[in-house]
Amino acid sequence: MFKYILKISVLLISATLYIFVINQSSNASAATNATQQDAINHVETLNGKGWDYDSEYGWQCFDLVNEQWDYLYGHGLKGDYAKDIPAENNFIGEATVYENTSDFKATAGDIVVFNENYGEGAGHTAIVTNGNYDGNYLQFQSLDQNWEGGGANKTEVAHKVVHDYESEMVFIRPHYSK
Ligand SMILES: [Ca+2]
Repeated sequence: MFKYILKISVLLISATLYIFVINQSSNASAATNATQQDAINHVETLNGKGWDYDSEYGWQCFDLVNEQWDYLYGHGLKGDYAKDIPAENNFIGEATVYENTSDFKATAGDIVVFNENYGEGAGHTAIVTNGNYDGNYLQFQSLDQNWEGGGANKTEVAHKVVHDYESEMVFIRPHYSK
């Protein structure tokens, strides 16, 4: 009898561990529980304040995007510079990365990444708040930090900026909850 109890206990512990491991691995690349509207609402809570996600270099553009990503997924994005975001992260299960092709249309909540021609070589990143600001998909509006260089000295809070679509831009769209 004792043998059976021992066997059953071992089986139960194994099953529990197995489920734990499966949950952990799926959490690593799970879609967000937030809907797109939740994400949009959260972006608005970031507006008008300064954000220093990594407690370094003041209110950088990357800090703002990491606040949003952490809200969605419980972790920040990797990369030393904003321009590195598309290459340094594994978005499988979390988001889809789009090149800015001629027919691409950004939507609110997308993360936009600017290349090394911006930010004195570091690139730039922001959160799209309106993918069609001008009505012809030539301009989008986003929530930005440090667009004007006031990040390091904490003089430029998150604020909305209208940008032209540039061919080298990359857009990252979270997989939202329905
Ligand atoms: Ca910072």
